[in-house]
Amino acid sequence: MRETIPLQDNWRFTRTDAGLPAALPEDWERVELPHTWNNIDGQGGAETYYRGSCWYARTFRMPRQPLDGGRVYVELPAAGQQAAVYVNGQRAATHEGGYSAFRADITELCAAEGDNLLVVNCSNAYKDGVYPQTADFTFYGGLYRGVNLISVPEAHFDLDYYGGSGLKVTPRPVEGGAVFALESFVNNAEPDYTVLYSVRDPEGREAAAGTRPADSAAAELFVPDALLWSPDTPNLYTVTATLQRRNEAVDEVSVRTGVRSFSVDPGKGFLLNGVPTPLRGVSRHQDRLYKGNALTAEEHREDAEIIKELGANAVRLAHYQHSQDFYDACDELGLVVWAEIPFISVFDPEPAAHQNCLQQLTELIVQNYNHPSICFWGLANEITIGGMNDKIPENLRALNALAKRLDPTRLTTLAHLSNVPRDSVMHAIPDVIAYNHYMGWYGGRVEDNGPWLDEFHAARPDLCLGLSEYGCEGILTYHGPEPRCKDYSEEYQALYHEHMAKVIAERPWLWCSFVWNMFDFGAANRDEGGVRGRNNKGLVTLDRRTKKDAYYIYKAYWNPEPMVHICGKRYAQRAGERTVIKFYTNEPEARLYVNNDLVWWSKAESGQRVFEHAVTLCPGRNWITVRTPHASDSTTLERVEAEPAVYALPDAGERAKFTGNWFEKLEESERTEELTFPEGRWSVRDTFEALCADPAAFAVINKYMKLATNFPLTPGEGNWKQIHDKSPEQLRDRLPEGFLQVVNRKLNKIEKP
Ligand code: GCB
Repeated sequence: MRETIPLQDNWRFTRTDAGLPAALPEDWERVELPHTWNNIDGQGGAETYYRGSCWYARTFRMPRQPLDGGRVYVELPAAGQQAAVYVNGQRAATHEGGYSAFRADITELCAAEGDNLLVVNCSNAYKDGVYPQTADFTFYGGLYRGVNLISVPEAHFDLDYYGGSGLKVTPRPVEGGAVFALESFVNNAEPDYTVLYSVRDPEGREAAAGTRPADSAAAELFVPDALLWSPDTPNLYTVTATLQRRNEAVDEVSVRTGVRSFSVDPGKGFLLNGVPTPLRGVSRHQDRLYKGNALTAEEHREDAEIIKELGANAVRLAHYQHSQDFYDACDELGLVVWAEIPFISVFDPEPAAHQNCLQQLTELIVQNYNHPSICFWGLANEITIGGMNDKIPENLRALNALAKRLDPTRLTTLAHLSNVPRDSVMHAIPDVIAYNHYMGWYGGRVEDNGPWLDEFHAARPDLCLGLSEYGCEGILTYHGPEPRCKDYSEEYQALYHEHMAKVIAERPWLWCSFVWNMFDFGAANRDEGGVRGRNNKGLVTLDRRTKKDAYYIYKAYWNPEPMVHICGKRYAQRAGERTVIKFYTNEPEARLYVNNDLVWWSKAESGQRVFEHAVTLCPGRNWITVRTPHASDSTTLERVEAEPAVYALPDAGERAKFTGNWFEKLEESERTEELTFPEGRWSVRDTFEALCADPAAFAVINKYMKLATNFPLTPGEGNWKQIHDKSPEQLRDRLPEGFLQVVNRKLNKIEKP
């Protein structure tokens, strides 16, 4: 039978490009897997984060099968971002793409007796053609999902096809039960081998079983009265395929699956098992504070539980393939998944880049085919950020066709940049579409979201529309009575989400909505709100310790358990006699007390979740309590002369001027001012290449490109190939109004060297 041996401990590691060692390098650092070398510097703990080549080594004894010796595989569930695997000095495998599993048959490279040397060279250096190329998250390097040895007999379920399990299960509900279509792939079987399939129900009882010859192992089993899978009833069936010969079980694989049907309708939204079930959820990145992406199975599970506790029924696993532990947790807890590949932000027209996308999509689908939680394959995210061209739809069509060929049972989708037009040719490619919108943060007002969605829906009633991302930053230090866009306060984030939660609740035809993001995450290139290296749009902090106020608004909407949450507990010192108490509840009525005196009794209007009431504070400490029929919450606020200075982001005013809709705030004359091109001075007519070569001009263009596009200019990386020989003026269509005028004025002041 097969044996899987985790190789977790006794690794040696060097954060240098040391080269292939001939023997175990005793002087390298000792590490355990999962491991990343960017756990600190990838989250703002250092000026820059290390992106380069590193080496891991350890020894192992060759596992043997009792009779024939069998085959030995090494399995890497992920290696960030490019990897080469060596056994006893010989190359066994290479892999490009940091999020999917791969394996290599190393039988012939192993010595039967004594120690074997396993070496992995991992690199997270930028590489042309390997996705992601540029994106708003840290590209952690390392063996962050462990390494396994798998020992199998000569005849075994396949391990060579894109990291898959060798067993494909496709259940479909039918009258009286469900049909399980089963396919397994067996290598090296003799004619007298058979495959026995067994289906066990959620209680572990065998519900159906049947046998097929190993060389044509496709089968169908009928399971009477099968229980359906849904977020409320995540019933899982376990399917085991056993390779048998005479009275022996030679090899065995087990997977879990669920019976459900689903569809999306432009007017009705998402339907699960025939019931309209709007997907309301969050996005998730796979990292934690100072652990980077090297998470344990328990940490993945805990993340899924926090999402479930919120009351979400869906999760977008952005922007790449996540750990099997996480998909397993979604199967078990009942979270519908949008799974995707890191075809993001930068479109690279080179054939090699397209091949890399095809490979990553194949791996995503083959490795995750059996998870009932997954209903959608995401083909790309904001892929038109660098501008639209004919190649983009062509590549997306090929990806869509591949997804359909590998898995006709699921739907394909795309996450669009806000400015993708209603009549874009891209809308005809995937089954359903969705937009990332940041009105109320990067640009526009939060009130613009509802009308935008309604107008799109009215203009394109043929399209299934979803909201693939929306969100804004919230940092626990910042507070104030008048929250506004770009102040990074916990209060503005809550206000923004109050509005969005309502907009979404009122539009059940939106097939999906995903908050960006469930958790703060590492984004090494960022410097936002006084926090370097992070994206702070999480409803929960990167250390998973604190739920921001915005978390509770969704809990009030989505989790039916009675709750009440008083906001502003960190906004604990308040100036002035009067202050507004805000609380969220899903209960029909609430009583507000100040220092144990009832000051307000509110009854909810239908659908109301947000309540506000101004109260008078006594000098010093005040107990604020809210009681609802089944819940209560309480906090203490101090009335002070002046609110602490740390409540305000030092340069909030400056930021508000330049970010979000900063260009809208420019005077009309500033926006339309004629561009000038004085001799010997820089202007927006110079190429990015030339501007970036002069430190003074670079400082200007980099600052404003970052403000406008959210990405710094990184010569040589990302979309550099596409823009280096162009001028800002040539990219006019992709830049906000007023950008050229502001930047040109600054550049004109700098003399060319
Ligand atoms: C987006 C991207 C996501 C970013 C997010 C943001 O549209 O898809 O990767 O992290 O915006 O926070 O700016």
